[in-house]
Amino acid sequence: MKSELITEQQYQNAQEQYANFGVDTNLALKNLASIPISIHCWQGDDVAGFENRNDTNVDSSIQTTGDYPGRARNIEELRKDFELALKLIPGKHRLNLHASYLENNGKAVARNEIDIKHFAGWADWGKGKIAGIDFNPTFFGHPKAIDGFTLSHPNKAIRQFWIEHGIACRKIAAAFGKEFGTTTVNNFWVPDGFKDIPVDRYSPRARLADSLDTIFKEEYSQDLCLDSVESKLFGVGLESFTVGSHEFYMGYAMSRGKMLCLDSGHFHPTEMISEKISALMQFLPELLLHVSRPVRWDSDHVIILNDELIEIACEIIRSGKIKNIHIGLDFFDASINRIAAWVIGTRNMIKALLYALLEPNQLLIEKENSFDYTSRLALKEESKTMPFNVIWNYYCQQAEAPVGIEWLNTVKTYEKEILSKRD
Ligand code: RNT
Ligand code: ZN
Repeated sequence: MKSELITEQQYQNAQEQYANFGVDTNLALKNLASIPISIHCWQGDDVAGFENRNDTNVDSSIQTTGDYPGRARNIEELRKDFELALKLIPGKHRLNLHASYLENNGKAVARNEIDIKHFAGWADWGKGKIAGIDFNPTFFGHPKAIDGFTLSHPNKAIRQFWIEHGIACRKIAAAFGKEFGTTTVNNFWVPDGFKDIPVDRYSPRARLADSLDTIFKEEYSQDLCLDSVESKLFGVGLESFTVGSHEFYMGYAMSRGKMLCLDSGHFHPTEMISEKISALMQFLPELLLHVSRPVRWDSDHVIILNDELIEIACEIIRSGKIKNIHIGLDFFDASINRIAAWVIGTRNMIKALLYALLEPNQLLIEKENSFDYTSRLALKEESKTMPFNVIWNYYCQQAEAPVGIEWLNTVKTYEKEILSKRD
């Protein structure tokens, strides 16, 4: 499949059409290039990680579905796959790592004993390829999470184990921050909850707050490590009660000066995170987004360019606080080519941001403020059929990334030559 390159003339024609609506396309492209997306490592290997543990008695709070061939089986393969994805995505981006992606010459390390040295390989590999690394402690897929509780576990020793994991992860995050000269976002998500209706909701929440307070006791410079906390509505097998609910973490983040993480799959089906950004940014200095696509539940489908993705991007841009809103991706689909999943999802996130940057914002606000909702609707609809495709393709071309559908050829060749040979 081939896509045509954009000529300067085509770009200028499109530029004029946007200028008629008061939009400067050159400025939009310049701004777009400065927005890094935190691309999650876990799309490449179905959230398996490389801990080399052989215990089977683990919780299943994170689930991927699908059995598409070619999953990365080790760090080298994951890095190669990720490098290919990066080449097919315009702009400079970040890698989002989970603690379970450590490197220790094939030997298992207890999660409360992980150290900077287990991640030195990632830092070396990342130099020059990525803008920085973000991090996540891994509180799932482990025998000590089997009861459905980690940081809020009723047993003090188990809580302590996970507290030590959290502390170790902050140290690693800060080291990455130092290495790359950009803050590492360190995101805390715990699966903790009950399958059936509990009688004590208060104590687990008190224990979670207390454990987090212990983890966050040490101060790190915000230039090195920024901690965030991520809520959830429910998990499979933990349907009735989630300790770290939205209210819990909203209160926690605001009272402790932490960052809040909103995952698009972690709310009721009609509740949209795009709507929450402007409310939270009144009170929180920073926000982390996990952009994902829930289909009927928190299914983590690859993000498509749908209304909600565009609204999320528009709300980020309209807020004027892009520097304080960190955009992370959190989808994992094992039923399609995993590199293609990265490329489709990340390109869509960037496309949505471009769409937002090309929105005739000034004009729309004027109409809204003068109660001219007819013009607001007419203009919004008109902007949907502007020559967006020309600007997007031009951006890819300038960034030396494939234009249009060209990237798919590269992925298909790689699949044939490399992925299909993995068992
Ligand atoms: C789980 C959360 C969490 C994870 C990653 C792997 O529901 O969304 O962010 O997806 O940490
Ligand atoms: Zn998430």
